Formats: sequence, C-alpha cells, structure tokens
Amino acid sequence: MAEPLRILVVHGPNLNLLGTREPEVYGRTTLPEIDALLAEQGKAAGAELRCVQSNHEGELIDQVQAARGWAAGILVNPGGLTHTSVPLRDALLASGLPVVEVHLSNIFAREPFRRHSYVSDVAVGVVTGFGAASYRLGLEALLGHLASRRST
Ligand code: CA2
Repeated sequence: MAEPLRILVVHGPNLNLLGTREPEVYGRTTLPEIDALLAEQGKAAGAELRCVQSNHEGELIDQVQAARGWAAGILVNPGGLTHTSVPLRDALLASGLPVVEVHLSNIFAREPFRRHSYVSDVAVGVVTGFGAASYRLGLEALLGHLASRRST
C-alpha cells in the first residue's frame, strides 16, 4: 500500500483565539474545529495531518525546519507574521516543500499593511477571505498539487 501523504498545518500567532474574539473578521469556528475538519478532509484523501499553532516565531520556524524530514507539503496561515517575518519565509523556502498560504480574512480588503505577504511568492498559491473554508480550499489545492506531481 502507498505511504500516506503527510502534511504539516501551521497556524501563526493569536490564531488560538479563533472563535472567541472578533468573530465579524475571523468567524466563529474555533481552531480545534478547523483542525478536526482538516483531519477529516485529509483522511478522506489518504493524507495524515499534523497541526501546530504557536505564538512564538522561533517555534514555528523549528516546526517548518523539522517538516523537511517527514512532510510532503505545508499548509500555513502565518497570522500577523505574514506581513513581518523574513525568517519564517526563509524557513518555508529552505524546507523545499510545496507551501499553500491561507487566510481567513481577505488581506487585500483590509489595512494597507496587510496587503504585503512575505510568504506568497514562495507559496504555490494563496487562498484568502473565505473564513474557515480558506483552510479547506487550501488543503484541497495542496493535495491536488501533490497528486499532480506524483503522477508525472
Ligand atoms: O485572515 C487571516 O487569517 C490572518 O492571517 C489573521 C491574522 C492577521 O494578522 C492577518 O493579517 C490575516 C491575525 C490572527 C489573529 O487571530 C485572531 C483571532 C481571533 C481574535 C483575535 C485574533
């Protein structure tokens, strides 16, 4: 039997607060609910997910570096680090793994400082503005990308 695809899901700073504050911006779905939905979606597609959240940039970088050894791809919502973190970008690039960037809100429809992402140009693609569904769409896109690479 083929090895399951393993995917690292990375949630950046403050995303542990999902569902508790600012529901008008980020929705009412909690992070454990998002992770459970992703795990179910992954399982149906034969993929195993490891979901991590941290409020610490260095911890996220450690997780991305370690993923090189076991994961086939990375689904990431870098949170506020999207707009600030060259080190997280460097780690994602250094992993050599395909990355899909997701955001709950539409970062292009918000404050000007959110319109630039340090991650987007090292990602295969970006899904932004669909609430919790951004994660579902992002995982679908990442799995599709990996499948197309496997079959060529
Ligand atoms: O829309 C997204 O997913 C963001 O990545 C969320 C980040 C924000 O800095 C980005 O510009 C866009 C913020 C995550 C904070 O999440 C909270 C959730 C609930 C309550 C407060 C913050």
